[in-house]
Amino acid sequence: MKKTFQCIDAHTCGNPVRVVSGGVPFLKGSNMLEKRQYFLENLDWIRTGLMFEPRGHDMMSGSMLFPPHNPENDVAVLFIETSGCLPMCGHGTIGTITIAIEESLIQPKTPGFLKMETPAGLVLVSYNQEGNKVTSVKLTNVKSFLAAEGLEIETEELGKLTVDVAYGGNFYCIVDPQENFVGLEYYKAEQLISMARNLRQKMNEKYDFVHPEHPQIKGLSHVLWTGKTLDSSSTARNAVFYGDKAIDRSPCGTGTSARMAQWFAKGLLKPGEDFIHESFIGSKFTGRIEEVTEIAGKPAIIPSIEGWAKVYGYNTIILDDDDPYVHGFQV
Ligand code: PYC
Repeated sequence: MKKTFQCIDAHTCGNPVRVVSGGVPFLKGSNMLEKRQYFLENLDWIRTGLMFEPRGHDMMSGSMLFPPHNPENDVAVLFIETSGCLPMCGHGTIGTITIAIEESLIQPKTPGFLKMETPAGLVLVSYNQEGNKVTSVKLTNVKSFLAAEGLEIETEELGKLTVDVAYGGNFYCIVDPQENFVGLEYYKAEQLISMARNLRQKMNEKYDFVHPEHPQIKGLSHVLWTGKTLDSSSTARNAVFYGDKAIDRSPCGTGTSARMAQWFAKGLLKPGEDFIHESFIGSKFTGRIEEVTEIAGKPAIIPSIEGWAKVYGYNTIILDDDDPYVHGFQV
């Protein structure tokens, strides 16, 4: 069997986004959470074939577009990543919308504004355009909240750590500088990756994290290391670990949302204030608390994230059964 996928490649502030624009499979389900589950159970080879080596790499991430389930909305999105299918992806949204508008993959009901269904819930998107170029995309994310504070965990490389866990579309273990972790700027990417992989495993063995409204969304998937900013005008910097070997090159949209929820809960960020978040490579998103709300009777925020993406290529990818690595591999 040979399947051909038309893809359009972009990067959001340095992190890849591959939108599958042709060859998208039919998915059963009446919402994106159900469609995500169907895809993972029946068609995951498409994700691994398009995301893993030799057609992708450790940071590869992408999406597929579907018609919305609610006719009031503009589009529904499945995020595909090396790690699986994330409920929500911020850099993925910015890249997907940039590609979709520049390449006319979607026609928004109201130009400059879109309602996007994701497995994590409805995300509102606005974008700016100069001619055919999308110059910035702002997403108003799902409810984000501090799930747990001051959790203690023993790690192999760093010893005892005290961490917070926050949700911004995925669950994040946030590690702020402390006695046994002096700040992300003191470590190489390889060190942050291997320390994060072990920390995530230990955290998931010791604690349970389940979304209070969507129990299908569970488990800690990302680790967010923090440290000093490169640019003194930024608010904060992070290095987000995802998948098995990736540090996000963008400031990470769901990670920025989780971190704003953590800062809000600790009284460090107020609604309407800019939160300029720097990535590991120094690229920036602007975050803001748009609304204070609650989830399961606890405080939560509705954060927004703004950033940019650049389209850089068209990619016709063939997955052919005669290729021993048709479904990709990881080393
Ligand atoms: O931007 O939300 C994000 C994201 C998740 C994983 C990589 N980037």
